[in-house]
Amino acid sequence: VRLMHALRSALEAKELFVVYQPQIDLATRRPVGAEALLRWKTKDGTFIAPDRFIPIAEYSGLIIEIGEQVMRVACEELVRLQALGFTDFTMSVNVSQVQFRHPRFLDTLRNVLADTGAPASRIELEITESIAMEEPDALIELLGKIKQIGVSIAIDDFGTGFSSLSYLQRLQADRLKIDRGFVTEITSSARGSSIAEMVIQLGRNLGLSVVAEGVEDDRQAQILAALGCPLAQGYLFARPMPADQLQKWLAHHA
Ligand code: G
Ligand code: G
Ligand code: MN
Ligand code: NA
Repeated sequence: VRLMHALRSALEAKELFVVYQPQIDLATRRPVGAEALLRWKTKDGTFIAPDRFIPIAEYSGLIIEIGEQVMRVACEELVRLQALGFTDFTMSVNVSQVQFRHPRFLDTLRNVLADTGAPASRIELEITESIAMEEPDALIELLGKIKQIGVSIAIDDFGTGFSSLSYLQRLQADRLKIDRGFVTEITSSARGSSIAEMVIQLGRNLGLSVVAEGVEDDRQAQILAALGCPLAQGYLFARPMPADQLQKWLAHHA
C-alpha cells in the first residue's frame, strides 16, 4: 500500500520515465527499432524495478494512466527520430493485460497516434504470451482491430507459455520475441538451443519476424544468426537508455 501511494505521487512528480533499448538486425548489426521500457527513480535517487512496481500499477489501476503516458512518450520519441532521418525505425511498447481489457484501450491508442502524429505502421505493441492465453475470442477480436489501425503485435516472452500453433495463427501476431531464458541457454548445451531454434523456425514458417531478447555475448549472437534469427536486442548491443542517448547511439550505429 505504501508503494502504491508512492507510485501515485511518482506519477505526479514525474519520477517515472521511459528508456529505450535498441533492436538490431543480426545480419548487419544495424538498429531497426527500439523497445520502450519504463523506469522509476525516486526522489532519493533509488531505482525501483518494473517487476516490482508494474504489478502494483496493475492492481491499483494506475497502469491505465501510466501505460497511456508511456505510449505517448514513445510515440513522440518516434516522431523525433523520424525527423532526424531514422524513417524505417520501429518503436515497441509493452502493454499490460489490464490496459488491454480496458474498454477505452482502442480509443486511447487512436488518440495517441493522432495527437503525436506517429505512424501506426512503425508502432508495435508487445503482449506477453500469458495474456495471449486468456479469453481467446475477445483478444483475437481486439488484436484484429489494432491491426486494422496499422499497429503491429509482438508476442513477448515467447516460449514460456503454451499457445498452440493454430491459436498463434489466429492472433495475427507479426513478431515473436524469444524469451531471454532461452537465449541464455543457447550456449550451454545442444538441448539448450532447441527452443530458440524452434521459435526461429516457427517464425520462418508462419512468416513472422523473430527477436531474440537478452543477447549478452557474441557467441549467442553468432549462434542466433547462424540459426537464421533476424533480429536481437540485449546488453551486447546496447542497454536501455534515455532518449537523448538513444539519438546519439543511433547516430553512431545506424
Ligand atoms: O527493462 P526491464 O527490467 O525494465 O523490464 C522488466 C519488465 O517490466 C519486463 O517484463 C517489461 O516487459 C516490463 N515493463 C517495462 N516497461 C513496461 C511498460 O511500460 N509497461 C508494461 N506493461 N510493462 C513494462
Ligand atoms: O518486456 P520484457 O520482459 O522483454 O523486458 C525486457 C527486460 O530485459 C528488461 O528488463 C530489460 O532491461 C532486460 N534486458 C534487456 N537486455 C538484457 C540483457 O542483455 N540481459 C539481461 N539480463 N537483461 C536484459
Ligand atoms: Mn518486452
Ligand atoms: Na520478454
